[in-house]
Amino acid sequence: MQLTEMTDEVREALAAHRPVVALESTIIAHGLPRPRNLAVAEELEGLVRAEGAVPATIAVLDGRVHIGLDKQQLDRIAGDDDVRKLGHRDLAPALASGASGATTVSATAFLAARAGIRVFATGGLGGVHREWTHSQDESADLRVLAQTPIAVVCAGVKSVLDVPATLQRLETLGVGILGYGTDRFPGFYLTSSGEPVDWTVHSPGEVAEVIRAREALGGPESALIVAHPVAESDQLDPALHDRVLREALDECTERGIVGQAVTPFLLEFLMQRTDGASLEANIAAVRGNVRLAARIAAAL
Ligand code: PSU
Ligand code: MN
Repeated sequence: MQLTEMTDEVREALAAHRPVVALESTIIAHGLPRPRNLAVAEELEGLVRAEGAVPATIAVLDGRVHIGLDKQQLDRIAGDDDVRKLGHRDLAPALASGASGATTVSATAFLAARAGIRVFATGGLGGVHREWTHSQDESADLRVLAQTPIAVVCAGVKSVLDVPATLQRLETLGVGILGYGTDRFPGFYLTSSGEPVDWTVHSPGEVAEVIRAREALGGPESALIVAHPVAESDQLDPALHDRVLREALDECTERGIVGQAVTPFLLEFLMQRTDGASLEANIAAVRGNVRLAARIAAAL
């Protein structure tokens, strides 16, 4: 069964050991509003190319995994209503039934690592939700990152989560964390979550050294998070963030939203109630992450 299609551009770059950056598609299909999502998806691919690397946006279309999308395929991910949200565990039923879907961090990291891609960029990871003791909602991103050797450049984990609990889980799971230019774990929309990180690096070359050291140790089984904060000038106003987030969490509970719908609901609510300011901070974070990921891929 031939399940995966790779664009010639990505295949040739990987074969020639040229830099490739994996990009996820859930942020496009379910994280950003239309039609801005398509423009951002195209912009992100352009940012990777401008750094001399090849973008590999990953998604499932008509029951096949795609590593690298053409313009028309990107259009479908951004605009079609039947594009589902696919975590790692959803891949097999999606392939078997011929479904189409955008891949989350868990599904994208899994597919990218198996395709031989070493660097992946996104906005913010999933993690342990607040009220976890009641809902048991912990993103599958964490478990997959525990078992997938790939560097993930992100602005930390989404600030709608329980950040300290998520950091504890990442420690238990053996997922490495480097603060990029900071000793504080980023807060997604915010430059800092206030939580400390143990290791700080300052250049793509330093990240590449860490990746090489992990590989020299005998092949890491887990991911390395490169935690890259959004610039202070681009962050969401922290007071506004805290106020609107409280409202978002209350509304989510009140409406009984659970499971895969939680994260898209919270992101959308924040966007509406901040008049789009959270969206700009989200996009600024992703842009910075994608650029840095391309530089790290080049340094490797
Ligand atoms: N980063 C963003 N926006 C997003 C996501 C990441 O800036 O929408 C997506 C990722 O695909 C991540 C998912 O894996 O949100 C987490 O969803 P959940 O909490 O349901 O696992
Ligand atoms: Mn969840």
